[in-house]
Amino acid sequence: MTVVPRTALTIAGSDSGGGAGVQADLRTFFANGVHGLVALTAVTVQNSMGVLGFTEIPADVVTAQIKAVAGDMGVHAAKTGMLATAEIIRAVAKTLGEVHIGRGTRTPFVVDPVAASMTGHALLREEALEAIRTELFPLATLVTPNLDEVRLLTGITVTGAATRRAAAEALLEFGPDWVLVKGGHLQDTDTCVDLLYDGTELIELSGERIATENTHGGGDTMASAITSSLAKGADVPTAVEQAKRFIERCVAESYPLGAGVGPVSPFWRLAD
Ligand code: PXL
Repeated sequence: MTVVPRTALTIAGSDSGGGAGVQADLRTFFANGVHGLVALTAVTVQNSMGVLGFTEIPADVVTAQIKAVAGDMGVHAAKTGMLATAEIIRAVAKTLGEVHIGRGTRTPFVVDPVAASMTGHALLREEALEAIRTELFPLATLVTPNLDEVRLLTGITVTGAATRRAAAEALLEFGPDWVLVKGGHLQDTDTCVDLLYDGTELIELSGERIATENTHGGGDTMASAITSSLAKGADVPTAVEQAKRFIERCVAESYPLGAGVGPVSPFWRLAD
């Protein structure tokens, strides 16, 4: 019998090293049995040592990609990663409204507010952070910042439970339904605590910290695993819980590739 899988749309940049960006998203969608659709926003030139540069795709080409697949194939859930410029962010927000993706529609939308690579290279032009806050967050079912992005977006430095909660509340003010503050970048702890919050329900997800240098693409993989579960009909707490278990295995089975930071691995799911 022919099976037509659910679809998930990633609006993100390419990583020539294959571990982050749309490549991470497509690996994750595939490993979770979801058909990946792509609106490419930028082409980065990078390897395990870092990002050498990037060039953005014209905003009208980004929106044309979204409209082409949404109209014909249908989107069960969408996510954003690297968006590169304020112009692309504004165009994406407008287009998602037109194709009925995001808050207030039946199609969940995850915003991973990618600002920099883990090696510290900016993946967003200066003025674009404000556009993420004001244009995209109000459309989001869920936003998934790491602690560096939390600081850039809210000015709050998370050092423990109280500041994590304060950051989640500050992020909710920008208008998303749910906020996931990811604790993986908080060093000196042997657990990774993520906080999921919608203003009412406060859910702490605790995971073991896995000793590895190879975490390239981890944030993208987490967000696209959540998006995969949402595409298959899970509610937000269930999708985040499933994704947390998925990413833990991906980090545990990450591999060294190149002389720098290697990628997390979604392959374990296929081997099972
Ligand atoms: O992991 C964040 C990220 C997202 N998208 C692209 C990237 C990176 C990190 O390097 O290159 C295209």
